[in-house]
Amino acid sequence: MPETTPAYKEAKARYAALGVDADAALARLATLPVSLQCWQGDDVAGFESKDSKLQGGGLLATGDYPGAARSAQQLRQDLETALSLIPGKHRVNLHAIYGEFGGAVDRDQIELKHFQGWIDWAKARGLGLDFNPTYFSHPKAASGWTLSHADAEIRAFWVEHGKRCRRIAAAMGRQLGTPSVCNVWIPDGSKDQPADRQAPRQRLRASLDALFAESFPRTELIDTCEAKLFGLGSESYVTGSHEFYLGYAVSHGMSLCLDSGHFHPTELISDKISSVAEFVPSILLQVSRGVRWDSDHVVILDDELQSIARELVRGGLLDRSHLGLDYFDATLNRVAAWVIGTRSLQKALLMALLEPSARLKAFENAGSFHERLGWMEDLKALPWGAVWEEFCRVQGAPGDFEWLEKVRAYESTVQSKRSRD
Ligand code: RNT
Repeated sequence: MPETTPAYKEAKARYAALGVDADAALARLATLPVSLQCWQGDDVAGFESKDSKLQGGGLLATGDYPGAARSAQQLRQDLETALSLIPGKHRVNLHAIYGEFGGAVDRDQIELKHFQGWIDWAKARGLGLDFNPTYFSHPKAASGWTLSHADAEIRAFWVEHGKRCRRIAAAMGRQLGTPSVCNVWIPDGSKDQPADRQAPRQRLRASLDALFAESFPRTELIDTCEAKLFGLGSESYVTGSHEFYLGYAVSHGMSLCLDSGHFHPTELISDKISSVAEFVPSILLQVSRGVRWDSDHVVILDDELQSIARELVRGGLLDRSHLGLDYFDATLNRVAAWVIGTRSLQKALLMALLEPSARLKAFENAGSFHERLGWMEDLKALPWGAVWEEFCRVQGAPGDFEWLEKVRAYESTVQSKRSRD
């Protein structure tokens, strides 16, 4: 490994002058895994059947860039490539439609054996796995209703799916020695004004009670649920709203998922973190980027990403947070999409870890708001980029720009050779 660069030495001295230990920030960043959403690799298609296409659920991966993974083997190869271009140790987040089924297996029939290949793969590479029941792309979800469906049989089908997913996730956690975060998101909602907003929520509550009845140690499984304000086809009403799941999580001592694309565009999850953290054991951050709506664009180092990271660091919440990504863009190289989003999140975390937050809070407590604001502005020009390059170097990952060359090579030798169907 080459020697520490003069740029890092200089940056370290600049931070030290402000009372910030850059080496400590790097060491902390190395302990923060990000869960890469497997569904970015194949446009949320999954492996249930050869022609499985996204149907309903309000999820839409737009674009037709060549090279999407079309098998578990290809998806794993793509993930391995992405992970080799991202500094640090990470996790992979699977949906239930990504099992290796070897034939038609309905959602209420899935078992651990369908995911053992993923677990063995993760174990060999020291990765953690997270999991999600899949409540979309299925005939029994085509109406747009699942756990809150008016038909008890359909609800029972989806409850069974959720129960099986929790068992599979707990086994993943047990086998890998790191708890699996199992996140429940359902698309249920109504395009137009409902006549009854209450009954679906009462049904959802009962379904969740049944789904979560079996208990597992938190060392194996961490349950979360994810709210949404609206979706395609559920513009007027979503059963699982923020208030609903916040209430459910708080009353059950459960963890909560906050997706940065799931609120009104002017409503930011960075302002919700410190509130919900008072009442739930941990928070799953599904970091996404909505553009005008919940469009699931690739995460970039924008203001909100930096605010989210700062909230976690300033609030001492990193140990109670699960960092994950959620986007799916089919207009660009899908390996690059993972790399861009993960590295951006890591950069945001690094910037937050390099912040002299005690100093800022002291200005605030002393009522010296011009100093608080002045420092916040001046901090923006500090050489955090040199610290980031040091992180990549120490972790044996390519630096900025360099990783793109590796994506280009992988695309020409592997992805471009794949058939498009
Ligand atoms: C949808 C939710 C959900 C999905 C994934 C595929 O709005 O964000 O988490 O994106 O489960």
